[in-house]
Amino acid sequence: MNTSFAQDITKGLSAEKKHLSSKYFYDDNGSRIFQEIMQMPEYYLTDSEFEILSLQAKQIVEALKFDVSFNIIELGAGDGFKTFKLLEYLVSNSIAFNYVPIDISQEAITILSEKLQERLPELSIKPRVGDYFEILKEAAKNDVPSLLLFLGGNIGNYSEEKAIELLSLFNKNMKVNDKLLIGMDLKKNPITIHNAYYDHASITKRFNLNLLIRINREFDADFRIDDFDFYCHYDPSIGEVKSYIVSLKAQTVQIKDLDLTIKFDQNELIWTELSKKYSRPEIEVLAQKSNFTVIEHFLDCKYYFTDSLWEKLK
Ligand code: AVJ
Repeated sequence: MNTSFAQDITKGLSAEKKHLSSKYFYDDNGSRIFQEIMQMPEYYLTDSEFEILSLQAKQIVEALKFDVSFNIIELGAGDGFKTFKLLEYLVSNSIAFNYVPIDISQEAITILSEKLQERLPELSIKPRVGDYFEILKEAAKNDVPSLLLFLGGNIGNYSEEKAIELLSLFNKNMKVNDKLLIGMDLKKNPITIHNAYYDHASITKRFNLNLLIRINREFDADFRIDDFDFYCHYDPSIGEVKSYIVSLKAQTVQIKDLDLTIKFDQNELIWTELSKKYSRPEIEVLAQKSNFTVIEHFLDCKYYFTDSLWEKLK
């Protein structure tokens, strides 16, 4: 049994205000549903970041100012689709570097490595499966400069306080002059953001309810999926999308393997996800608070998303 997941379910569903973390969305099914989300027309984040890395790879690489061979360490590489454009630029310009994709999923890493070998045979790829920080710590020991990639807007799932904690941890495991390229979704017309999460085909709803299906399967629970719905809300005054599962009636759920009985009132919520949006000045404050300085923001043509290049300070 997956023990930290078990503990988080017990704690989250016993709380006064129920909550479950979006980090548990990504089982095999959830990862597949997320692929569908990335292909939805409303979900602009993926397209925006793909445009940035396709059209501005040269500018990004020039801004690194690395004059020797370096490592590109990607945290949560996943399918590596957007990173491909950056790698392709480097390889076709004969710039010396190693690509070190890190992911917790062995399957994702295997597929990514095979695909890259085939499409970029000259690429030096050193895939790693496991914990970000263990691998980062090792990489910091050698004196090759590193570019860390944390793409896709994943930092948006962390509260500002947690984000600073995580970024400071990255920082501690980097060398002075190492760089971080971080993907962040920007504040924009609230309707655009609303539509990216409240999609008409209800794929995002399926993404959330899959969490209950996962708990049913992994912990022998009896969530009746049809008796739950999805709600989300963007508050532009604080730049936060919050997503919820809604209990459509008063009901009781048994989670056998955890010896847990959970009571729901009608319309009671389970908070599942935070997707935080930033302005450029807010990103600069975040960088400062975690001991980085922003070298440059690389934006798409609609100014929807930024891949921001940060440098570790002394
Ligand atoms: C992968 C965390 C960037 O918050 O936008 C997509 C996940 N959730 N639709 C996001 C997600 C609902 C996504 N991130």
